[in-house]
Amino acid sequence: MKVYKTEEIRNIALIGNAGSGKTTLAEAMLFEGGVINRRGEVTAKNTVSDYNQIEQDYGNSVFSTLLYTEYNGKKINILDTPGMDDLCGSVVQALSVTALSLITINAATGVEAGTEAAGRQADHASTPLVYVFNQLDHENTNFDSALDQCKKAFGNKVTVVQYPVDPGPSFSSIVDVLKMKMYKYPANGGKPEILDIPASEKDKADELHNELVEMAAENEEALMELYFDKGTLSEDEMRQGIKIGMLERGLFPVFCTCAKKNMGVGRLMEFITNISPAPSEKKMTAITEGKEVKMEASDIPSIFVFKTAVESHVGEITYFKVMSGTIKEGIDLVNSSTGNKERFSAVFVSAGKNREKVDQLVAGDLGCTVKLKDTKYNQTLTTKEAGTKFAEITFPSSRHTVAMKAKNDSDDEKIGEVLNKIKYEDPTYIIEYSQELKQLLVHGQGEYHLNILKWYFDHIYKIEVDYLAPKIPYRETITKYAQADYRHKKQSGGSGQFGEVHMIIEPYEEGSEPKKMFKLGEKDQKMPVRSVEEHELPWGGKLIFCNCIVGGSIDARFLPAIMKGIMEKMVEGPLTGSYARDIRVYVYYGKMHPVDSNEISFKLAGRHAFSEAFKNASAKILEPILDLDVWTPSDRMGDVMSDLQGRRAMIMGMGSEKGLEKITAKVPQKEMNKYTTSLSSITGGRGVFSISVAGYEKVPADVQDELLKAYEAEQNEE
Ligand SMILES: Nc1nc2c(ncn2[C@@H]2O[C@H](COP(=O)(O)OP(=O)(O)OP(=O)(O)O)[C@@H](O)[C@H]2O)c(=O)[nH]1
Ligand SMILES: [Mg+2]
Repeated sequence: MKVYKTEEIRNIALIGNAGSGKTTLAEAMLFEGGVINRRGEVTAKNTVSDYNQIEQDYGNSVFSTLLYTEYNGKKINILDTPGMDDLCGSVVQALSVTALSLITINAATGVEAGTEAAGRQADHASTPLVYVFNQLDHENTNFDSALDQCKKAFGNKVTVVQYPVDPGPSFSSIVDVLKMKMYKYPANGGKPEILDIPASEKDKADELHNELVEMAAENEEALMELYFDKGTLSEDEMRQGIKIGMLERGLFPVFCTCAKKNMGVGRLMEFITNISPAPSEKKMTAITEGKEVKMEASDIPSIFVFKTAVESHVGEITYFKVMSGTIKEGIDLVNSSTGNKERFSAVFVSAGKNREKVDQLVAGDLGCTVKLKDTKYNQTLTTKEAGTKFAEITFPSSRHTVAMKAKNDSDDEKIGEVLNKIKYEDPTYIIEYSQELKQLLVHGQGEYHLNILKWYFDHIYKIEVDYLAPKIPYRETITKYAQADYRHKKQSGGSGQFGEVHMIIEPYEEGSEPKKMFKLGEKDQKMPVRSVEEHELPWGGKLIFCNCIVGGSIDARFLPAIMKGIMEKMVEGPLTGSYARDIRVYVYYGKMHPVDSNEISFKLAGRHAFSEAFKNASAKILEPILDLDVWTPSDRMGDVMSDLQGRRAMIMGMGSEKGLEKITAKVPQKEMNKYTTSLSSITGGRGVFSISVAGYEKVPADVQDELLKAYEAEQNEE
């Protein structure tokens, strides 16, 4: 293969709703570029892009697949992404290394939830966009309505470059108002005839041409002046204006295709090679450490790994973007994160599972290699001296959690190994073993995402696993003060044990000061606080230990033992065995025995006294609360709100953002199980949400009763 220079490379991402035709379009692009000589079909499970077994089983893309094609002396690298919202991590990955996104829209269904999501992701990544109206051969195709929806959703920057003359089953012709030509395709697609625009389309084409000229002129002053002088722009001037407009995200061109029959695809590729930015025209990814580099073939070599995959027979495949310099077979680079040396035994361009060895790849190009020792996604390889590190891709945080368990206990260890592999292929799986809950938690994007994981266990690794609801990490605390004392005394044969501790415990609130006095019955009990220890608890919250011993009733050397005893009880609250938090303890009196007192005695006395006091201090269960942001189309607002009320949510605020209604709320974690699925069904997939941990709050009385009963039943079972 020819060595493509940086300016001859175009990196694009195909994004958009599931089923809109990204994979089919990619297939047609590869065919047009002569990379394949027969077009496969998604339904026939023989496309270049959807080559993984799971993609063929599911009938849709699951990973973003790197492909390349060649056109007009340029190389187009394509990342074909999955449209399912749960797989949005792959889209983030693709957007991080490309300079243009094509959002495919199924012209028969118009703007869908996934189209909006793709638009938001492209916005977030600030990537130039082309809207590709596909499936124009569908019976139900309504281009005008789909275009209207697109303008409504994405604004009037959406500008027609092409429109279909005869959308529907007999679709064959596209008017291009940049070229001012009509492309007429044979019934089964292929090479078009390029014709003058027929009289019947002239007025419409002229009007749209003028709109395009205006939009093209708008983005640069010099062009604007030319336009005012001449009243129009030449094709080249328009191209220049469109390019600037696209780069500044002031213009989103509309193109037309029937990917399945390969109509409109060649012309789209021509546009991409002419107008889409070269890799060096995109703002360089931020460098967080080490030497600055330039996206030039002559600079020192550096690559950014955006994806790692594992394939049977091949092993680990490392997908990268050449950020600077030239990467050749045999080159040695150093992983800037680990300091380890890596040798490139080969350099490949990738078209799905077909990899072709090449001599070299220059700055801006995308490719892959195999057999690296331990380099993972988000890492940079460069020279030791440069030590450059590129900013990592920030993957979406998880929205759905399950607990995973092997059907056979003997498989537990294997599960860990498999998960470790899979999380490198899909960074949006977060694996965590919770010591507290004694559960292996898998966090992902939604039920669909976790079903994919299960598919791997079933089909590839042949390990039977179950998903269980994750347990909720409850906490316990107290709501009023209580006193208790305990004498530990043991006389057995030789040396005995003796320790007596008196304490008061009270609820602790952040920033509050220790009290000086408590009422115990009729009596005022003074608290001469001599020292205060503040313990940040590993499970959140605090334990405050106040030493109020006067007159040496307990030796200072026994206080740490008392504290230890208390801590043993904090680990296992008396109500449900959950961790306790936010308690202040005053140890104010006790007794010692000149011979029998020792640390063990005081530890036990401290523990029992604390346990006793806890029981009398109106203990309450606390539950984790999440901060929730939900964005919903306004017509579903009522349903989303009433669903939230059913989840004991506290609504904190409402507003509008990006054409959606935003609700901010606090919701108990317990009630958020499978929220992805519910929100999606309420909003037809258009709702979006994010969650983060807010803190802990007391559960309502009925929930506390329920939990106590459940705990009791669990104890009886054991
Ligand atoms: N009639 C018609 N069908 C099409 C066209 N493009 C794609 N399809 C069909 O639409 C279905 C979905 O196409 P894909 O290419 O898999 O869509 P995708 O966008 O890659 O979908 P995901 O991978 O799930 O995101 C397949 O059955 C295609 O054959 C088209 O232009 N016309
Ligand atoms: Mg696909």
